[in-house]
Amino acid sequence: MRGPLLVVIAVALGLVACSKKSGTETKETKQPPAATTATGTVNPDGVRKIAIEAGKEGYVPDKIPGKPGEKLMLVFTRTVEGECLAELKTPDGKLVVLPMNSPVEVAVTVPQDGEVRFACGMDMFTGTVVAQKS
Ligand SMILES: [Cu+2]
Repeated sequence: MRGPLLVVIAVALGLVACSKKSGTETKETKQPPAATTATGTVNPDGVRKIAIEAGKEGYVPDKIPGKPGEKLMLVFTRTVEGECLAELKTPDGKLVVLPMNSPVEVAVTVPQDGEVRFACGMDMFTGTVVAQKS
């Protein structure tokens, strides 16, 4: 009878741990788990500007669709302390410093096909610029 009892205790502990975890996650369920997308605003010169927040949830939006070859200006603003998002790896491989609450513009051209990626300095948070065929 000892074996099954231990299993029951283990399951009970597991349930407690799970419910605790889901309790903290319910706060974030306001936002859909799927990637957020943005359309941005188009400047007179044809460059579309898209504001991206680099915050505690990562990059918002983290998926930017565009026409193949379209020129975009991504405007990154870091809103969270810490080293993680203080550096940005741009799609062309440059490292850009993101100061707190200070917008930094990064020019990106939408690829002809597929997607290009940007990421934090440690590759923990990523975002993509995705070619959308019409
Ligand atoms: Cu990071």
